[in-house]
Amino acid sequence: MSCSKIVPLIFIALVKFVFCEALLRHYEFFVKEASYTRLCETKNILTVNGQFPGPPLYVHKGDTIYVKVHNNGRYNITIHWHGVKQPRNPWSDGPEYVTQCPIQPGDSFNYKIIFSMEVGTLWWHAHSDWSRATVHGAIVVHPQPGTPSPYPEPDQEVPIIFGEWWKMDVMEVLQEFVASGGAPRDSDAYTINGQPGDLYPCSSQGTFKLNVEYGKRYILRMVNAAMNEILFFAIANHSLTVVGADGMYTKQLTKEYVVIAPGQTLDCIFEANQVRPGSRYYMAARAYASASQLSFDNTTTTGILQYGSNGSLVITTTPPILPYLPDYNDTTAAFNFLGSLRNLDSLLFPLDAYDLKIYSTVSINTFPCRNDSCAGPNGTRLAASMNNISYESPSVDILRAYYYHINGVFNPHFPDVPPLYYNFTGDNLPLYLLTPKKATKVKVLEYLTKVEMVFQGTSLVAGLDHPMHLHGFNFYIVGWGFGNYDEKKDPLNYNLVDPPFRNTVIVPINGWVAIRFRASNPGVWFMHCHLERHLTWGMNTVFIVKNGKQPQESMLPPPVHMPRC
Ligand SMILES: *[C@@H]1O[C@H](CO)[C@@H](O)[C@H](O)[C@H]1NC(C)=O
Ligand SMILES: *[C@@H]1O[C@H](CO)[C@@H](O)[C@H](O)[C@H]1NC(C)=O
Ligand SMILES: *[C@@H]1O[C@H](CO)[C@@H](O)[C@H](O)[C@H]1NC(C)=O
Ligand SMILES: *[C@@H]1O[C@H](CO)[C@@H](O)[C@H](O)[C@H]1NC(C)=O
Ligand SMILES: *[C@@H]1O[C@H](CO)[C@@H](O)[C@H](O)[C@H]1NC(C)=O
Ligand SMILES: *[C@@H]1O[C@H](CO)[C@@H](O)[C@H](O)[C@H]1NC(C)=O
Ligand SMILES: *[C@@H]1O[C@H](CO)[C@@H](O)[C@H](O)[C@H]1NC(C)=O
Ligand SMILES: *[C@@H]1O[C@H](CO)[C@@H](O)[C@H](O)[C@H]1NC(C)=O
Ligand SMILES: *[C@@H]1O[C@H](CO)[C@@H](O)[C@H](O)[C@H]1NC(C)=O
Ligand SMILES: [Cu+2]
Repeated sequence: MSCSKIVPLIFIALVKFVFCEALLRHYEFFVKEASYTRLCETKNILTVNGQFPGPPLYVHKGDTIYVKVHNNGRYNITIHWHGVKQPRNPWSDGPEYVTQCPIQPGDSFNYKIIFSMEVGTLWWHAHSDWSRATVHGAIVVHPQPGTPSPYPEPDQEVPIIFGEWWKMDVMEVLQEFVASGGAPRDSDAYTINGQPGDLYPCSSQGTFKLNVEYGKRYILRMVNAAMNEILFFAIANHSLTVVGADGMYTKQLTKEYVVIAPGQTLDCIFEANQVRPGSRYYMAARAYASASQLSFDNTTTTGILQYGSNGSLVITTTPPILPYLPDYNDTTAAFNFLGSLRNLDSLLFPLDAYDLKIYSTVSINTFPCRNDSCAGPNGTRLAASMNNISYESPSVDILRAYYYHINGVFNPHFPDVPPLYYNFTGDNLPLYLLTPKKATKVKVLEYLTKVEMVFQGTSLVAGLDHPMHLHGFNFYIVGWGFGNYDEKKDPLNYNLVDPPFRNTVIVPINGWVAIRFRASNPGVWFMHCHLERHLTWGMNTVFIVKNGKQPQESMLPPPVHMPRC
């Protein structure tokens, strides 16, 4: 609720100021280690306030909140408010060395989080090294009081946060594969609300359980906080009705399973419509891993839906029923779901034209390694790129360099087209294509430019799906397909009427996807694959959106204290 609406005009300015300040909410996040036991082993993990998953934030559409993050751990940390547009406020967006220097151990930073159009489920997560594996939590944005949702109000809302768990310390997992040049070791479990579920050893006691009552309706606030895998999710004998995705309403879509990529969120309603008291049903998630030649964590995480009888739970020993989930390589099933999502609200800007087109490959690559001694294919070091540029993280943040005109930190010439045209999705591509260039190249956009960006997946090293995420915006997903993008034919099939409006889009394996956004948010905005290993390898770029002419079209001034490098 905005202050001005509830403060009667007769109030004097001072009263209004004090009253409004009191309405702004302040939270404290203490990043610190805590001991957790999973899969029969105890280890220390990095947490917020000792919680895993971290504390959920509940806000209303249009709120502004402050979260003071204290780093009481051993590692550098930053927090990103994933899907929150932060109009004109890149200062609090979070990715390290993009919009800020990390908060070093012992230091703190007060994030100002400005909500605008978002409604539904979003999330926050660490955006430094691999600490987001355990440093993450849900953000639930309710409509403003008195504003109804476009669906009947459910009886209860339930956060469902998917995670990925390694028995090894996750910072060591990172160090290990960066040192070896190979792929990271597979995780040992997926989790639902921090728990692997009873298909894993030593995990039945903690298994997430949801007690439901016949006839009631539940909304699942789903977040995929896993590091490296897209997931299929379903509940046995209960269909799911999607009503929102990535903090925007969708047209209602009822399915037996959903697909959710790292970085994506879904709001799904189900009705407790199974009559048998005491019956139990598994909710389950496992990987949708499109690249057949790559290994992946092939385990299944579960939670249990259990029916009470008139509020009180009937204890039963009936084994729960597992839901049907598509096979790990069922790309058809995945895109059947993803391609059916539709935006509910009217378009924010007309989609009949655009000013700038960017066609970018997204590739896995290799660098040669001395004596072929690395753990990548043929002794190489694995890498990743966009338009053949493997993003190198600078040592001071790009936002600071841009704002204070510090030279030599980034190059403003990210290419609009691939440097070479080849059969992007072909078999047996020549080896010379494999090696990218290392650079910190960004794309500079004039204020209000309407951008079409086409991501072209390639078959270099291994074709697979890439969930591409853009900070500071949602974008319309106007088209997608398999094979090479055809700039003459494919635009004829675009959906310019009700395309999904998301912040993370899955580029199909050996395929392409086209998005449109309008550069209405001045600032510095990271774009990257949300598979964490690909981010580490450099499948990233940055957009700098220039200020407009008016003060209200310009970046806000920096906060008084930004962390220093
Ligand atoms: C659950 O659904 C399966 C089919 O998917 C059906 O065979 C089974 O009878 C159902 N069980 C209950 C308890 O409704
Ligand atoms: C995944 O695990 C199941 C059994 O748990 C096995 O049948 C299947 O072959 C495995 N698939 C892959 C691709 O590893
Ligand atoms: C639920 O319990 C209440 C009080 O115990 C009772 O009045 C009511 O009839 C019960 N409803 C059903 C559907 O059994
Ligand atoms: C998925 O993998 C199995 C082997 O694990 C194979 O039999 C099947 O054909 C594959 N399906 C698709 C759609 O590629
Ligand atoms: C690379 O190989 C050469 C010859 O086989 C050997 O002399 C050299 O020590 C090796 N270098 C490393 C870093 O292993
Ligand atoms: C590894 O070497 C073989 C034989 O030269 C080649 O066919 C293959 O493409 C290479 N793979 C990579 C990723 O370099
Ligand atoms: C590109 O490679 C794919 C896969 O091998 C093949 O089906 C397609 O015909 C090739 N396209 C061109 C233009 O060569
Ligand atoms: C990427 O750039 C490198 C260095 O210029 C070049 O050798 C390689 O062929 C390029 N690959 C692609 C796919 O453009
Ligand atoms: C933490 O951040 C500081 C400032 O950028 C940097 O100098 C230092 O190397 C970082 N530490 C680690 C372990 O990355
Ligand atoms: Cu991301």
